[in-house]
Amino acid sequence: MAPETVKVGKYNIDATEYLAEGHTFCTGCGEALAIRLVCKALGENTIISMATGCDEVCTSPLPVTSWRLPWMHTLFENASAGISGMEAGLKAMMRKGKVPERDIKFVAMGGDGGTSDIGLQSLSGALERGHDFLYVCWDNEAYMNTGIQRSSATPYGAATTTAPAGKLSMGQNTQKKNMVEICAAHDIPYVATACPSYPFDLMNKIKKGSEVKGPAYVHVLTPCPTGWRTPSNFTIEIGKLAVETGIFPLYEIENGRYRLNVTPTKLKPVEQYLKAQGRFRHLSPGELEKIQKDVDEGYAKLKEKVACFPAT
Ligand SMILES: Cc1ncc(C[n+]2csc(CCOP(=O)(O)OP(=O)(O)O)c2C)c(N)n1
Ligand code: SF4
Ligand SMILES: [Mg+2]
Repeated sequence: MAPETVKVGKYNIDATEYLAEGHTFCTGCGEALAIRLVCKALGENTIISMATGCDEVCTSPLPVTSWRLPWMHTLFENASAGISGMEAGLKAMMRKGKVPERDIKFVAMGGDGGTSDIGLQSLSGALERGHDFLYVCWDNEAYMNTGIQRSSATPYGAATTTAPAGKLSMGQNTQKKNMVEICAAHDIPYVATACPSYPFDLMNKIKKGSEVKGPAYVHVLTPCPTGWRTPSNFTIEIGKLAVETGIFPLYEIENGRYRLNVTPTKLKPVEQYLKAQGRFRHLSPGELEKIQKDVDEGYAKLKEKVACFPAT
């Protein structure tokens, strides 16, 4: 039976809330919003393997759960290994006629720490083996549920509890790891960036990624009021600013071909994005200038890739 839908503009959205009320995400959490939207795009025939992170901690405190989809908590490091086993096992059982043939969406989810640090080897292995699954990374740019520690996805200049800003340090002094290009380098059919501030773009990408044959990866920027030190009613705005300043462009790579999905005629100064967040409040004019230069270079490089290898 087709799920009940609600019409929003020209879109028919699954009316079911797969993430039940009563979860413990902070007020205004971008990750909670993204999870709701992503699950609506995936629909009921979905199995999720999830690394430890805010996504898991806030949804499954024993003895209760907010999940209305089949869901398994793996370790911090092996969400992709977990989904690989489920995909291979269930497909083998279908081939043997032990369970009915059905189009199941196999999905692994993890935070930026669980993806770009500790889960990277298991993700790389699953992409390389070609499992038919979608990986979704919730990137709030630090280890948030354990107290805002830096990860390799924390951007240059951000203050965290393990890269604090003060007299001797300006916060994170390394560049954000580029997970999108790392996944694309595995030559998988679909890779994309997304943000819940652009809900239809996010849901379209999740649908695409879950429908391609083979591995897909969607990297979702999920604003975190607690760690970014932003007001809880500013989540949508700050996500938009990330895209409009070019610090987090929305793009997709289909079979190695690039497409920019949101193309502002003129990028806003990155300072507008940085100054709106407490974690960047300490940055000097020189540091702001350096970040602007890095963003300009990164964006120009991305546009060159779009020009050289355009998606049709
Ligand atoms: C092997 C191991 N080391 C450390 C931890 C503790 N731990 C659990 S979640 C987490 C941070 C998760 O960060 P991230 O993946 O970015 O998710 P977020 O909480 O930010 O959503 C840490 C350090 C653990 N569970 N297992
Ligand atoms: S710490 Fe951040 S990501 Fe985690 S629940 Fe709170 S707002 Fe969401
Ligand atoms: Mg995180």
